[in-house]
Amino acid sequence: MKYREWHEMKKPIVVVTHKLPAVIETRMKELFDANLNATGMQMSRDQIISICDGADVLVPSVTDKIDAALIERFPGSVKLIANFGVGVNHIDCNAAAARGIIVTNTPGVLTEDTADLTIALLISVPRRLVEGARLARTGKWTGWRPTFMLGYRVNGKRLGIIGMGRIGQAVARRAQGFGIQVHYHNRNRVHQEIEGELEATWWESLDEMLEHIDLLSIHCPLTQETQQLLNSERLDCLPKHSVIINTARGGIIDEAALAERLASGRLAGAGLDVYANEPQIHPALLELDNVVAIPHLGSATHEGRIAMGEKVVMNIRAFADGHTIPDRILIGVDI
Ligand code: 8YV
Repeated sequence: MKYREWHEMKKPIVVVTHKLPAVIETRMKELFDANLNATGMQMSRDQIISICDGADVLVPSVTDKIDAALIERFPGSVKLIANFGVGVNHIDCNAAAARGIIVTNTPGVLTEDTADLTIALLISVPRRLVEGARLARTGKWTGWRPTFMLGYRVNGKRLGIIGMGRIGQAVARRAQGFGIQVHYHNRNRVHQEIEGELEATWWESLDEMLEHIDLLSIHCPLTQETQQLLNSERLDCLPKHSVIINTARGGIIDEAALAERLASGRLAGAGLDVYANEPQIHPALLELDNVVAIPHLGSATHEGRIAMGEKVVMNIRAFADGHTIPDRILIGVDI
């Protein structure tokens, strides 16, 4: 057999559920036997099973629910799920492991974009940016007045971060620049050097931290332990004037309880990028002026999405070449 034929045969068969940035799709076509999603339409579960037929690698994204029942139906050929994204809560990693399927993600490359967006929300809510922009466009603005549309200052306030991983730390770094004091709750205390650099205060008890902050930002993954972590009781630990930002996963907050508290004035505001049941947004949240709701834009930059695609490609290449896979999800290890 000629080298070229042999090399061609070794190309892994890669199936992708979503339309990816053009440069990534081009690269995938060069390197792999790639079956891409030309329409960009969300695939059904049956469609995912059907494209997996004979495939070595599946590339899903956050909107594809790769649960145990679906994994059970995968053909034996599928050996790698190379997720396009960091969070893998939509993939049953245990079920994959039980079938000998490796799961990878794309950490590190969307940290700064997600932190930027978090800060945008953190400023937008207390300073009423979206409400103001809406008013300006409707022509209802009657002019500057000393008491017109006052919001709240963020400088000097206390920010509580839940989950001090890459994104939590990037948010803390930015918050420092705004003169915001950083507090955090994380299963493990971060290294002293990082804590010192961020001038961050660690709280072993989440409930206690919640009582002492003005702003709250969520940056932990959605797992069995963090599902509805911010339930009614925890939301009631927060001071009345607090603002909650969520750019992690919607399922971490009890959305109905949050909406109730925002409507009654028990909480001051929320900036939300993620929702429990995307693309549906709890209707009560959308009725409130003190909610800034955006459609899962955390990593939505051209640069970020290309970098995520490059990570997917690298993971597939390492897998195909039999090398150590850089972003392999290890069960029970923090991502
Ligand atoms: C991605 C995200 O856009 O990476 C993540 O976990 O939440 C997003 O920012 C999405 O997951 C793509 O699959």
